[in-house]
Amino acid sequence: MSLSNDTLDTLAQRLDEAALTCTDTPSLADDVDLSVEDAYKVQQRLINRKIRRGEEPVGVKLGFTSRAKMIQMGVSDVIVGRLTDVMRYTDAANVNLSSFIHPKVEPEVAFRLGVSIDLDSPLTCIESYVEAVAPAMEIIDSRYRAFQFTYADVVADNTSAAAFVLGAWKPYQDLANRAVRLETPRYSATGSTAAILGDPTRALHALLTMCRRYRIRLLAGDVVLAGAATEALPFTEGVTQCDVAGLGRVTVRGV
Ligand code: OOG
Repeated sequence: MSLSNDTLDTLAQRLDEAALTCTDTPSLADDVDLSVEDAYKVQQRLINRKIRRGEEPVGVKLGFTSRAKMIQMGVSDVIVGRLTDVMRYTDAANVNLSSFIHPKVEPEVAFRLGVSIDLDSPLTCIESYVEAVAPAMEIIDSRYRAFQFTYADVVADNTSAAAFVLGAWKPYQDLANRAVRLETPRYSATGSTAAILGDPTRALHALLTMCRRYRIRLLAGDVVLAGAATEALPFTEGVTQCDVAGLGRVTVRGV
């Protein structure tokens, strides 16, 4: 049975306030029996609160696209979260660490949709709707204590979305098997876009399935973050950079 509208609102408020006050919160699953369907309803309410504060939706992100992360979570489905303009940073931007609880950074690739997608159309080849690609980094910041959450928890928490940085856009191209390197002031990680469901194009297909299931709109100009290509590293003071072979570099400075 679905939770009541009041309970869904209360859960959204709890996650929203945790983010606004940079204070972590225990798993929602400690208090309620949260289904994935209800978790997406909480996420929608969380986004509605942001929109009421003046934030503008600018796209979507995928999570759990790497096999390692799926195995770690014991799940076989990706998760979808929403991006807003307040989360978006341009290449080489300063990002204030005090606005997060315990941020981590992930190397990613971004797609930009050239046209809006009719979720009820029989479209399968979503990649033909992508006009541009870019190297990107996502800063995730779970609102849950010590990043301890269930699958439904993380969906409700907008999939830990906190900030993202985009490099220069290039015309659409196949992104299979590109080497990826993430370097923070203290750590580095290397991987490949093959970690993203085998090929980031598959992430687009998975996105379409999830957006159809949970009625998440995909509009012209939307940014799509395809998911992490390596493990997440702590996001700390100083310059962090991500290189994607053939796409270039994107940097960000934690201050
Ligand atoms: C959930 C978000 C994971 C990814 O690319 O797998 C994610 C988390 O680990 O906090 O964005």
